[in-house]
Amino acid sequence: MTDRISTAAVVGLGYVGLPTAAIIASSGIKVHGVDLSQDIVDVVNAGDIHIVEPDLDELVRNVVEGGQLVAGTRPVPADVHIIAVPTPLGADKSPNLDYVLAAGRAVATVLEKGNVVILESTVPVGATEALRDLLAEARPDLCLPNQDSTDADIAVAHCPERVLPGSVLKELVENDRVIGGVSPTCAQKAKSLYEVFLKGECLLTSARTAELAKLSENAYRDVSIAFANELSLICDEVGVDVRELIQLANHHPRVNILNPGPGVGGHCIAVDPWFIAHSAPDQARMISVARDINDSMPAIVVKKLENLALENNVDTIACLGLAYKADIDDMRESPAIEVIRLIDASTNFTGRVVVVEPNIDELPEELSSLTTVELVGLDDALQHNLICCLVDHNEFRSVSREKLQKKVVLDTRGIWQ
Ligand code: SAJ
Repeated sequence: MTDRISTAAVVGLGYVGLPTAAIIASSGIKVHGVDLSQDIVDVVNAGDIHIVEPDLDELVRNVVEGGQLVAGTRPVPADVHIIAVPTPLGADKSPNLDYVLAAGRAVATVLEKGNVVILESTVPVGATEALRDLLAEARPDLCLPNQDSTDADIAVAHCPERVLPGSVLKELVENDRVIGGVSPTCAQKAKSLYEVFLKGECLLTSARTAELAKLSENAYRDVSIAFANELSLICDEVGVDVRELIQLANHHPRVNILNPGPGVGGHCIAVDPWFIAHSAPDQARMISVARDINDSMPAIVVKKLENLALENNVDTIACLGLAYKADIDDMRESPAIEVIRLIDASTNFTGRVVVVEPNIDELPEELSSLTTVELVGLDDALQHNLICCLVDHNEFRSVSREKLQKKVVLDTRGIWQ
């Protein structure tokens, strides 16, 4: 097998795949980015980007102009194939591996002896072995690895992405990587890619352990946020300011409570814990309760807004923010969107909702058909009397306090205290 990597293909040019492709390309490896969307392929080939991520535009422009990154809709032969496609939740909260398996089938058509296949998508335990099985079935001419293999034709590994949206380029290079091989040899082969650009450590393990490690990281954060959200509900009940409470408790040297908010969004933390619960439903009790607490938060925000609207005789609610967190454009699983949806469906508030989201030009599909909801600019929104902050975007942090002085404000992120 080749340890020297000169070409890589990245399947999926989304929030993780595109930055990954660009970083690898900038380290001297020729990268072919693959995406089913012709629009995304065209944008990337023009040296542009289709997502909001600091500094990514410049990096992509440089590697495309330098001929190091080219995009297309079909996989091509390469030394290393990285799969970075979504793993959505099914309606019954079970993991949907359709995109991963479709990507695997596409990669199988171009696999050559000596290639390394790395699954970076977050997946339930056992998915990397399922990918290996799929490749073995599609390519009976190649020897795929089992857990003891030292001389298989193809190496298969799981190296979960762990980057934080908003700091992706920094974290891609600096974070340690867990690399789980179907066999120890596979992990070693996959390591040769990450060594090229990583400043962090490569931590080698089995594919199954790497899968659960990634899920555990996100479930840990989900449980921690659920604790903060539960505290906020307790504080509402007993008349204590939760932000002051947390700030005081965090002075203890071994306490670090996170921030309560309107719920947990994004495609990772709001999703991954269910992958654990699906694999071990009887054991994953705290993980499931934490999910329920975080999922219940948008409805609690809406209840508060209904009461404030009624008490203050208000017919318009101004909601600031739609993204799932600050300073990004990603709206997947966003609690802010759920809040707007629930206000629209409310029978206790029948007025209008004006929404500000600085990172978009039109309302997302889920909201575009709602006749009571309108996307407006920040200044317009601040003319209204009931203002709800749903996302701690920098633009909202810097709103002058005078503009808010005579308003009724529900600040779910605690940015205007
Ligand atoms: N949130 C709170 N309170 C907090 C922190 C976050 O309500 O104190 C909310 C955010 O507003 C957001 C959600 O939680 O709605 C998730 O945001 P996040 O910043 O905690 O995490 P993500 O989803 O953007 O990225 C996570 C990261 N995982 C961990 O920090 C353990 C990242 O490292 C992963 O790579 C990413 O998931 C992923 O792709 O899995």
